[in-house]
Amino acid sequence: TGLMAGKKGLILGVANNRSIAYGIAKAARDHGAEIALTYQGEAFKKRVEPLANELGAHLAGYCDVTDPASLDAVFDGVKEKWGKLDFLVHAIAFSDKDELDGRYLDTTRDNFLRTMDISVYSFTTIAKRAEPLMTDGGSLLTLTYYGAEKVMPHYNVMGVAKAALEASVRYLAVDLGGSRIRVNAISAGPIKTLAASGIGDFRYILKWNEYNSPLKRTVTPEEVGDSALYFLSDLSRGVTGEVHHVDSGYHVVG
Ligand code: 0WD
Repeated sequence: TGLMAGKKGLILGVANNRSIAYGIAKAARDHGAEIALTYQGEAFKKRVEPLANELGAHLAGYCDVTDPASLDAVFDGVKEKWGKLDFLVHAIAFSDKDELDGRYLDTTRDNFLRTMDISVYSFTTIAKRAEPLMTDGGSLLTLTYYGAEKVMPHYNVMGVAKAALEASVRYLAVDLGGSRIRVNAISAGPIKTLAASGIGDFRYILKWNEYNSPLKRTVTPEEVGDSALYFLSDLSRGVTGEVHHVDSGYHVVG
């Protein structure tokens, strides 16, 4: 029993136990969902496998969003195991660390395309693969950041990618609404994770949020997980195309 009882979900983007995706996986599991996790490569497998065991989650295999064959295998595996899917979490982003510093103006074409491919296009291709499995309707959730709306120091090309990701949420919401699939995003406040460690001066950004947000603190992956429950469960059955801030309220002052 529980809010997520009977729901089956695939969660992409657990790198370690500090990942936002891990906070979401834990919240979904604690409320009764059955979940599956993927890992980006062998190095990640060592860290994700024990987390999957701890959560009682299925290991849905290797998944690098730049390798379409790996996506085919993951979705084939889910189809075989469950025959359907109720929710999917996309918590994946990448950009060359050297360009998350200095000027946006200096972004290279190669890194621009790679950042958009991994951080934006991946959500669209995953949505397309999830659609046929979401036979009872479903919920797709991605993670974004305030740098999509306002210029944040060092966020650079990733801010441009998140703006495109948020626009994708709206277009996908329209495309998938007829299939009763909802598409939403959580705009999380800064959290110290592996991905965040690539952003220049991240400690300063954390402190800035702590001093200036209405709640006077940063948020945790667990808090993002609890908010995600609303989107992944039927509580939000009337909500799609939304970008919801879980950021201690920073966006009302920043
Ligand atoms: O402050 C933060 N940490 C915020 C993160 C604030 C607001 C939003 N976000 C977003 C991120 O942009 C991302 O979309 O949340 C999402 C999850 O990020 P995270 O939890 O902060 O970071 P992390 O634990 O590192 O997980 C992201 C993972 C990767 O880890 P690394 O460390 O390698 O970047 O995304 C995965 C990978 O596991 N990933 C990929 N997965 C499949 N294929 C790929 C890929 N090509 N590239 C990265």
